[in-house]
Amino acid sequence: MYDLAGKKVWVAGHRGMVGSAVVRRLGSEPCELVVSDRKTVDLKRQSDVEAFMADTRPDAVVLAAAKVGGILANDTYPADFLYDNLMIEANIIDASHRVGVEKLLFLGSSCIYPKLAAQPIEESSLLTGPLEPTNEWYAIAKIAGIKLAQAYRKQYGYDFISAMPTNLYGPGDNFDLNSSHVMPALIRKAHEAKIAGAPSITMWGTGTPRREFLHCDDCADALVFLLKNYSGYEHVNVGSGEDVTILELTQLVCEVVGYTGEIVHDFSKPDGTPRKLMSADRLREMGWAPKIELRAGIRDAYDAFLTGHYSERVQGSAA
Ligand code: GFB
Repeated sequence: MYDLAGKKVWVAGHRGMVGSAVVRRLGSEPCELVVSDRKTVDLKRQSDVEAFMADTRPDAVVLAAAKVGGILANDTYPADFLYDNLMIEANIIDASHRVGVEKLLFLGSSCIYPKLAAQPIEESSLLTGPLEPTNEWYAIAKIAGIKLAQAYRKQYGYDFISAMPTNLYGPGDNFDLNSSHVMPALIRKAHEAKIAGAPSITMWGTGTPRREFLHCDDCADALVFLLKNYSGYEHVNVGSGEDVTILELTQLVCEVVGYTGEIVHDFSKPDGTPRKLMSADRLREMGWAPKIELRAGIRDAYDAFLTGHYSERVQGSAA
């Protein structure tokens, strides 16, 4: 429905895990890529974003820029997660309107859904119940982003759409143990314990929460698919359709890394939402399915960690 041939596409958040995966994926499309330099364009500053947009005038925008982090970072820095994300998305969506962007894809997160939503979570579950407290700030910002895209579509007729990725992982992830998500944290812990010959690694919480994981390259493929083939008011889930317990994930990571020590709990850390498996039906019915199986994906993420293809900062990439 949207032909990328000859189009100028701005990937906002191109240094982050998802944004860089989208840049890689768009490399095989006949479009022109544009990225902004964080030294001159602070996405939280409206004047910076407006000047960049007026200067570059992209035809399409992938809004993958966001302040992201794992459960502890979300819980510790609520003001940053709410303010930064509200500013980034408001500035980019409004500036897109001002320069007449033809197509915009906003990236949210599966944490937008109610903590106790019926599983697998349908897109229609949005705003049907209370949020998970550890990440309600990030979730509120992401819900506002979906609503902004819908509002500009409704008021001005723009083709602005939203995708809700599940928990993502892969090359370019953040491996800092205080701010990362669970996957990179476990890869790093298992690797360092293997090298040190340590008797155990520590897993946060009870290990019983279930999470759904998707490799960032699968996510990028789905996002480009949606950019080209979807035009609608409602957001679309982007997931693998399968979940595992955190204990199962820890065991799988240890197997891939080759660590055979014990797994011990740190019960002082939060579990977060008990389960957030999204329904993958909508995207599958449109004709898209993931290709990277979890074990192979973890292997790829581990290789990226070993070769230094990662960041230790909470940085610009949605999820
Ligand atoms: O990935 P994660 O930080 O975030 O944690 P959420 C997922 C689960 O893994 C939680 C457990 O139950 C954690 O307690 N876990 C076990 C660990 N060991 C570790 C560890 O070493 N590090 C981390 N980080 N977790 C985030 C939201 O929620 O998901 C964000 O806070 C966003 O807003 C993101 O939506 C996708 O899956 O709980």
